[in-house]
Amino acid sequence: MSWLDDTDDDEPEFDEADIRMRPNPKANRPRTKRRPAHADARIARVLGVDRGRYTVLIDEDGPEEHTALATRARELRKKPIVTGDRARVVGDASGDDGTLARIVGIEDRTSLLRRSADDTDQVERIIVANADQMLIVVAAADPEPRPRLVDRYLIAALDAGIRPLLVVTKTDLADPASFLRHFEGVDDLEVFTSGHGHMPVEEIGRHLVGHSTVFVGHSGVGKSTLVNALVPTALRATGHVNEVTGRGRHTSSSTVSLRYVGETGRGWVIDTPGVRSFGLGHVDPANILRAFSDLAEVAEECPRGCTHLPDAPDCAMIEAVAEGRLGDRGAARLDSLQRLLQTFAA
Ligand SMILES: Nc1nc2c(ncn2[C@@H]2O[C@H](COP(=O)(O)OP(=O)(O)OP(=O)(O)O)[C@@H](O)[C@H]2O)c(=O)[nH]1
Ligand SMILES: [Mg+2]
Ligand SMILES: [Zn+2]
Repeated sequence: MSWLDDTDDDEPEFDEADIRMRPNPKANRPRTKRRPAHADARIARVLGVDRGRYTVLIDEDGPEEHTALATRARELRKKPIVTGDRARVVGDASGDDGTLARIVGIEDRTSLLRRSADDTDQVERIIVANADQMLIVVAAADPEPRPRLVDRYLIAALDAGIRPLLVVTKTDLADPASFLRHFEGVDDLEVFTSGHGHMPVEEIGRHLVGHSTVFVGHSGVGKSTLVNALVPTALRATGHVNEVTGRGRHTSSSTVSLRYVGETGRGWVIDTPGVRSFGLGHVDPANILRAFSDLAEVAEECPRGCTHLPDAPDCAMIEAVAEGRLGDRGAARLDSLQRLLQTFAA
Protein backbone atom coordinates (compact mmCIF):
# COMPACT_ATOMS: atom_id res chain seq x y z
CA MET A 1 0.00 0.00 0.00
CA SER A 2 1.03 3.51 -0.65
CA TRP A 3 1.71 4.37 2.95
CA LEU A 4 4.76 2.18 2.77
CA ASP A 5 6.34 4.84 0.60
CA ASP A 6 6.18 7.48 3.25
CA THR A 7 9.38 9.06 4.35
CA ASP A 8 8.44 8.86 7.95
CA ASP A 9 10.77 9.37 10.80
CA ASP A 10 9.17 6.62 12.75
CA GLU A 11 11.13 5.72 15.73
CA PRO A 12 13.60 3.10 14.81
CA GLU A 13 13.60 -0.01 16.90
CA PHE A 14 15.93 1.06 19.60
CA ASP A 15 18.91 -1.16 19.76
CA GLU A 16 20.27 -1.49 23.25
CA ALA A 17 23.52 -2.96 21.96
CA ASP A 18 24.05 0.22 20.02
CA ILE A 19 24.29 2.18 23.23
CA ARG A 20 26.62 -0.17 25.00
CA MET A 21 29.14 0.05 22.22
CA ARG A 22 29.43 3.78 22.46
CA PRO A 23 32.29 5.25 24.44
CA ASN A 24 29.88 6.72 26.92
CA PRO A 25 30.60 5.52 30.44
CA LYS A 26 27.13 6.47 31.62
CA ALA A 27 25.53 3.99 29.30
CA ASN A 28 27.08 1.16 31.24
CA ARG A 29 25.87 2.28 34.60
CA PRO A 30 23.73 -0.34 36.33
CA ARG A 31 20.23 0.71 35.54
CA THR A 32 18.70 -0.17 38.89
CA LYS A 33 20.63 2.67 40.47
CA ARG A 34 19.08 5.15 38.07
CA ARG A 35 15.49 4.17 38.56
CA PRO A 36 14.61 6.71 41.28
CA ALA A 37 12.56 9.79 40.65
CA HIS A 38 15.28 11.80 38.88
CA ALA A 39 14.76 14.85 41.01
CA ASP A 40 17.62 16.45 39.09
CA ALA A 41 15.84 16.14 35.75
CA ARG A 42 15.33 19.24 33.63
CA ILE A 43 12.46 19.75 31.26
CA ALA A 44 13.49 20.06 27.62
CA ARG A 45 11.56 20.41 24.39
CA VAL A 46 12.13 17.64 21.86
CA LEU A 47 12.94 19.41 18.59
CA GLY A 48 13.63 16.41 16.43
CA VAL A 49 14.31 12.70 16.40
CA ASP A 50 16.82 10.94 14.24
CA ARG A 51 17.70 7.28 14.55
CA GLY A 52 17.13 7.03 18.26
CA ARG A 53 18.83 10.36 19.01
CA TYR A 54 16.78 13.28 20.20
CA THR A 55 17.69 16.92 19.72
CA VAL A 56 16.35 18.71 22.76
CA LEU A 57 16.13 22.37 23.70
CA ILE A 58 17.44 22.98 27.20
CA ASP A 59 16.47 26.01 29.30
CA GLU A 60 13.92 27.19 26.75
CA ASP A 61 13.55 30.98 26.85
CA GLY A 62 16.14 31.09 29.64
CA PRO A 63 19.58 32.71 29.64
CA GLU A 64 21.29 29.44 28.86
CA GLU A 65 19.03 28.17 26.16
CA HIS A 66 20.85 25.67 23.96
CA THR A 67 20.34 22.40 22.15
CA ALA A 68 21.74 19.08 23.26
CA LEU A 69 21.63 15.56 21.98
CA ALA A 70 19.92 12.92 24.09
CA THR A 71 19.18 9.26 24.07
CA ARG A 72 16.32 7.52 25.80
CA ALA A 73 16.61 5.71 29.10
CA ARG A 74 16.06 2.00 28.97
CA GLU A 75 13.33 2.22 31.54
CA LEU A 76 11.15 4.04 29.02
CA ARG A 77 11.16 0.88 26.93
CA LYS A 78 9.20 1.52 23.75
CA LYS A 79 7.26 4.50 24.96
CA PRO A 80 7.26 6.83 21.97
CA ILE A 81 9.03 10.17 22.27
CA VAL A 82 8.23 12.58 19.49
CA THR A 83 8.87 16.09 18.29
CA GLY A 84 7.06 18.51 20.56
CA ASP A 85 7.33 16.34 23.62
CA ARG A 86 8.44 17.88 26.90
CA ALA A 87 11.11 15.50 28.06
CA ARG A 88 12.67 15.04 31.48
CA VAL A 89 16.38 15.00 30.83
CA VAL A 90 19.29 13.94 33.05
CA GLY A 91 23.02 13.52 32.50
CA ASP A 92 25.27 15.72 30.43
CA ALA A 93 22.92 18.18 28.77
CA SER A 94 25.68 20.68 28.01
CA GLY A 95 25.30 20.11 24.30
CA ASP A 96 29.09 19.91 23.98
CA ASP A 97 30.54 17.74 21.23
CA GLY A 98 30.30 14.08 21.98
CA THR A 99 27.96 14.45 24.94
CA LEU A 100 24.71 12.62 25.21
CA ALA A 101 22.01 13.43 27.75
CA ARG A 102 19.33 10.94 28.69
CA ILE A 103 15.57 11.24 28.53
CA VAL A 104 14.04 9.57 31.57
CA GLY A 105 10.44 10.60 31.18
CA ILE A 106 7.87 12.56 29.23
CA GLU A 107 5.55 15.19 30.67
CA ASP A 108 1.83 14.81 30.10
CA ARG A 109 0.86 15.85 26.59
CA THR A 110 -1.75 18.45 25.81
CA SER A 111 -2.38 16.89 22.38
CA LEU A 112 -1.17 14.04 20.27
CA LEU A 113 -1.47 13.96 16.48
CA ARG A 114 -1.56 10.41 15.20
CA ARG A 115 -2.27 8.55 12.05
CA SER A 116 -2.58 4.88 11.35
CA ALA A 117 -1.20 2.93 8.43
CA ASP A 118 -4.71 2.56 7.10
CA ASP A 119 -8.21 3.00 8.44
CA THR A 120 -8.58 -0.50 9.81
CA ASP A 121 -5.14 -0.60 11.34
CA GLN A 122 -4.94 0.20 15.00
CA VAL A 123 -1.16 0.52 14.83
CA GLU A 124 -0.60 4.20 14.96
CA ARG A 125 2.26 6.51 14.22
CA ILE A 126 2.61 9.56 16.33
CA ILE A 127 3.49 12.63 14.34
CA VAL A 128 3.79 15.35 16.93
CA ALA A 129 2.96 16.04 20.55
CA ASN A 130 1.58 19.20 22.13
CA ALA A 131 0.67 20.98 18.88
CA ASP A 132 -2.41 23.18 19.13
CA GLN A 133 -2.71 24.07 15.44
CA MET A 134 -2.39 22.16 12.18
CA LEU A 135 -1.63 23.97 8.95
CA ILE A 136 -2.91 21.72 6.18
CA VAL A 137 -0.84 22.46 3.09
CA VAL A 138 -2.27 21.54 -0.28
CA ALA A 139 -1.06 22.60 -3.73
CA ALA A 140 -3.41 24.06 -6.33
CA ALA A 141 -1.52 21.87 -8.82
CA ASP A 142 1.56 19.66 -8.97
CA PRO A 143 0.55 17.58 -7.10
CA GLU A 144 -3.17 17.84 -7.80
CA PRO A 145 -5.17 18.85 -4.72
CA ARG A 146 -7.04 16.03 -3.03
CA PRO A 147 -10.05 17.20 -1.06
CA ARG A 148 -10.42 13.81 0.62
CA LEU A 149 -6.93 13.96 2.07
CA VAL A 150 -7.80 17.38 3.46
CA ASP A 151 -11.00 15.93 4.96
CA ARG A 152 -8.87 13.33 6.68
CA TYR A 153 -6.52 15.93 8.12
CA LEU A 154 -9.49 17.93 9.35
CA ILE A 155 -10.90 14.90 11.12
CA ALA A 156 -7.55 14.02 12.67
CA ALA A 157 -7.11 17.59 13.86
CA LEU A 158 -10.56 17.84 15.38
CA ASP A 159 -10.19 14.41 16.93
CA ALA A 160 -6.92 15.50 18.54
CA GLY A 161 -8.30 18.83 19.72
CA ILE A 162 -6.05 20.74 17.32
CA ARG A 163 -7.27 23.78 15.40
CA PRO A 164 -7.00 23.30 11.64
CA LEU A 165 -5.87 25.99 9.17
CA LEU A 166 -5.62 25.51 5.42
CA VAL A 167 -3.19 26.94 2.89
CA VAL A 168 -3.33 26.35 -0.84
CA THR A 169 0.10 26.77 -2.42
CA LYS A 170 1.23 27.04 -6.04
CA THR A 171 -1.62 29.36 -6.92
CA ASP A 172 0.72 30.66 -9.62
CA LEU A 173 0.17 27.32 -11.37
CA ALA A 174 -3.60 26.96 -11.04
CA ASP A 175 -6.66 28.77 -9.72
CA PRO A 176 -7.61 27.22 -6.37
CA ALA A 177 -11.20 28.52 -6.41
CA SER A 178 -12.96 25.31 -7.37
CA PHE A 179 -10.92 23.27 -4.92
CA LEU A 180 -11.65 25.73 -2.15
CA ARG A 181 -15.37 25.48 -2.71
CA HIS A 182 -15.23 22.06 -1.04
CA PHE A 183 -14.39 23.71 2.23
CA GLU A 184 -16.52 26.83 2.04
CA GLY A 185 -18.98 25.69 4.64
CA VAL A 186 -16.48 24.37 7.14
CA ASP A 187 -16.72 26.43 10.31
CA ASP A 188 -13.84 28.57 11.46
CA LEU A 189 -11.42 27.25 8.90
CA GLU A 190 -8.91 29.97 8.19
CA VAL A 191 -7.82 29.70 4.55
CA PHE A 192 -4.67 31.18 2.99
CA THR A 193 -3.45 31.09 -0.56
CA SER A 194 0.19 31.17 -1.56
CA GLY A 195 2.20 31.20 -4.73
CA HIS A 196 5.60 32.10 -6.03
CA GLY A 197 6.01 35.83 -5.52
CA HIS A 198 3.13 36.20 -3.11
CA MET A 199 3.63 34.05 -0.07
CA PRO A 200 1.37 35.12 2.79
CA VAL A 201 4.21 35.20 5.27
CA GLU A 202 2.82 37.90 7.50
CA GLU A 203 -0.73 36.62 7.44
CA ILE A 204 0.26 33.09 8.37
CA GLY A 205 2.86 34.41 10.78
CA ARG A 206 0.23 36.25 12.78
CA HIS A 207 -1.49 32.93 13.37
CA LEU A 208 1.70 31.27 14.54
CA VAL A 209 2.41 33.57 17.47
CA GLY A 210 1.79 31.84 20.76
CA HIS A 211 1.04 28.52 19.11
CA SER A 212 2.66 25.28 18.16
CA THR A 213 1.64 24.64 14.56
CA VAL A 214 2.29 21.42 12.69
CA PHE A 215 2.55 21.69 8.89
CA VAL A 216 1.10 18.63 7.17
CA GLY A 217 0.39 17.63 3.59
CA HIS A 218 1.29 15.47 0.67
CA SER A 219 4.92 15.41 -0.39
CA GLY A 220 5.92 18.26 -2.68
CA VAL A 221 3.09 20.65 -1.81
CA GLY A 222 5.53 23.21 -0.45
CA LYS A 223 5.53 22.75 3.32
CA SER A 224 9.25 23.31 3.70
CA THR A 225 9.19 26.19 1.24
CA LEU A 226 6.67 27.91 3.50
CA VAL A 227 8.60 27.01 6.63
CA ASN A 228 11.74 28.54 5.17
CA ALA A 229 9.89 31.72 4.26
CA LEU A 230 8.42 31.96 7.76
CA VAL A 231 11.58 30.98 9.61
CA PRO A 232 14.52 32.45 7.72
CA THR A 233 16.94 30.69 10.07
CA ALA A 234 15.37 27.31 9.43
CA LEU A 235 18.19 26.10 7.25
CA ARG A 236 20.81 27.25 9.68
CA ALA A 237 19.06 25.59 12.57
CA THR A 238 18.67 22.29 10.77
CA GLY A 239 22.23 22.59 9.59
CA HIS A 240 23.30 22.70 13.19
CA VAL A 241 21.11 19.79 14.19
CA ASN A 242 22.34 17.68 11.35
CA GLU A 243 25.94 18.53 11.97
CA VAL A 244 25.58 16.63 15.21
CA THR A 245 23.73 13.69 13.78
CA GLY A 246 25.85 13.51 10.66
CA ARG A 247 22.90 13.49 8.28
CA GLY A 248 22.31 15.55 5.18
CA ARG A 249 20.36 18.77 5.28
CA HIS A 250 16.94 17.36 4.49
CA THR A 251 14.39 19.08 6.67
CA SER A 252 11.78 16.91 5.10
CA SER A 253 13.13 13.49 5.90
CA SER A 254 12.10 13.90 9.51
CA THR A 255 9.83 15.98 11.69
CA VAL A 256 11.52 19.09 13.03
CA SER A 257 10.40 21.92 15.31
CA LEU A 258 11.56 25.41 14.43
CA ARG A 259 11.01 28.62 16.26
CA TYR A 260 8.96 31.28 14.56
CA VAL A 261 9.94 34.81 15.53
CA GLY A 262 7.42 37.44 14.50
CA GLU A 263 7.05 41.09 15.28
CA THR A 264 4.37 40.47 17.85
CA GLY A 265 5.77 37.31 19.41
CA ARG A 266 7.04 33.85 18.87
CA GLY A 267 5.71 30.38 18.21
CA TRP A 268 6.71 26.92 17.08
CA VAL A 269 6.49 25.55 13.57
CA ILE A 270 6.75 21.83 12.99
CA ASP A 271 7.73 20.72 9.49
CA THR A 272 6.79 17.12 8.73
CA PRO A 273 7.67 14.77 5.88
CA GLY A 274 4.99 14.42 3.24
CA VAL A 275 2.60 11.51 3.39
CA ARG A 276 0.49 9.91 0.70
CA SER A 277 -2.29 8.73 2.91
CA PHE A 278 -3.52 9.48 6.35
CA GLY A 279 -5.18 6.54 8.09
CA LEU A 280 -7.78 7.30 10.70
CA GLY A 281 -7.92 3.94 12.45
CA HIS A 282 -7.47 5.59 15.84
CA VAL A 283 -10.14 8.23 15.40
CA ASP A 284 -13.45 8.29 17.24
CA PRO A 285 -16.04 7.95 14.41
CA ALA A 286 -18.17 10.54 16.17
CA ASN A 287 -15.53 13.09 15.24
CA ILE A 288 -15.89 12.51 11.51
CA LEU A 289 -19.04 14.58 11.24
CA ARG A 290 -17.33 17.45 13.01
CA ALA A 291 -15.05 17.94 10.01
CA PHE A 292 -18.18 18.48 7.93
CA SER A 293 -19.70 21.27 9.91
CA ASP A 294 -21.47 22.48 6.77
CA LEU A 295 -23.48 19.23 6.84
CA ALA A 296 -23.58 18.68 10.58
CA GLU A 297 -26.35 21.16 11.16
CA VAL A 298 -28.66 19.34 8.77
CA ALA A 299 -27.73 16.05 10.41
CA GLU A 300 -29.42 17.24 13.56
CA GLU A 301 -32.73 16.59 11.82
CA CYS A 302 -31.75 12.99 11.02
CA PRO A 303 -33.55 10.13 12.75
CA ARG A 304 -31.81 8.86 15.85
CA GLY A 305 -28.88 6.57 15.03
CA CYS A 306 -28.92 7.59 11.36
CA THR A 307 -25.88 6.20 9.56
CA HIS A 308 -26.13 8.93 6.85
CA LEU A 309 -25.10 6.21 4.37
CA PRO A 310 -26.81 6.02 0.98
CA ASP A 311 -29.29 3.41 2.24
CA ALA A 312 -30.20 5.32 5.44
CA PRO A 313 -33.97 5.87 5.64
CA ASP A 314 -35.09 9.48 6.09
CA CYS A 315 -31.54 10.82 6.32
CA ALA A 316 -31.95 14.59 6.47
CA MET A 317 -28.64 15.18 4.72
CA ILE A 318 -29.56 12.97 1.79
CA GLU A 319 -32.89 14.76 1.53
CA ALA A 320 -31.27 18.18 1.74
CA VAL A 321 -28.85 17.32 -1.04
CA ALA A 322 -31.67 15.93 -3.19
CA GLU A 323 -33.60 19.14 -2.72
CA GLY A 324 -30.54 21.22 -3.56
CA ARG A 325 -30.51 22.85 -0.15
CA LEU A 326 -26.79 22.30 0.36
CA GLY A 327 -25.63 24.20 -2.70
CA ASP A 328 -23.67 22.94 -5.73
CA ARG A 329 -21.10 21.27 -3.57
CA GLY A 330 -23.59 19.51 -1.33
CA ALA A 331 -23.58 16.25 -3.25
CA ALA A 332 -19.79 16.08 -3.40
CA ARG A 333 -19.50 16.91 0.29
CA LEU A 334 -22.01 14.27 1.25
CA ASP A 335 -20.22 11.76 -0.95
CA SER A 336 -16.90 12.52 0.81
CA LEU A 337 -18.54 12.17 4.18
CA GLN A 338 -20.26 8.92 3.23
CA ARG A 339 -17.01 7.41 2.00
CA LEU A 340 -15.37 8.18 5.28
CA LEU A 341 -18.32 6.91 7.32
CA GLN A 342 -18.40 3.76 5.22
CA THR A 343 -14.79 3.05 6.03
CA PHE A 344 -15.66 3.05 9.69
CA ALA A 345 -18.93 1.20 9.31
CA ALA A 346 -17.05 -1.68 7.70
N1 LIG B 1 5.30 27.10 -8.65
C1 LIG B 1 5.41 26.96 -7.32
N2 LIG B 1 6.25 26.04 -6.82
C2 LIG B 1 6.33 25.92 -5.47
C3 LIG B 1 5.57 26.72 -4.59
N3 LIG B 1 5.85 26.35 -3.32
C4 LIG B 1 6.75 25.34 -3.41
N4 LIG B 1 7.06 25.09 -4.70
C5 LIG B 1 8.00 24.08 -5.20
O1 LIG B 1 7.50 22.78 -4.90
C6 LIG B 1 8.57 21.88 -4.66
C7 LIG B 1 8.34 21.14 -3.37
O2 LIG B 1 8.42 22.04 -2.28
P1 LIG B 1 8.79 21.59 -0.81
O3 LIG B 1 8.69 22.80 0.04
O4 LIG B 1 10.03 20.82 -0.77
O5 LIG B 1 7.58 20.59 -0.50
P2 LIG B 1 7.29 19.76 0.84
O6 LIG B 1 5.83 19.83 1.06
O7 LIG B 1 8.15 20.22 1.93
O8 LIG B 1 7.67 18.29 0.39
P3 LIG B 1 8.11 17.04 1.33
O9 LIG B 1 9.18 17.54 2.23
O10 LIG B 1 8.56 16.01 0.36
O11 LIG B 1 6.89 16.62 2.06
C8 LIG B 1 9.83 22.72 -4.67
O12 LIG B 1 10.44 22.58 -5.94
C9 LIG B 1 9.32 24.12 -4.48
O13 LIG B 1 10.15 25.10 -5.08
C10 LIG B 1 4.69 27.71 -5.18
O14 LIG B 1 3.98 28.45 -4.48
N5 LIG B 1 4.67 27.78 -6.55
MG1 LIG C 1 9.50 19.25 3.15
ZN1 LIG D 1 -28.49 11.11 8.30
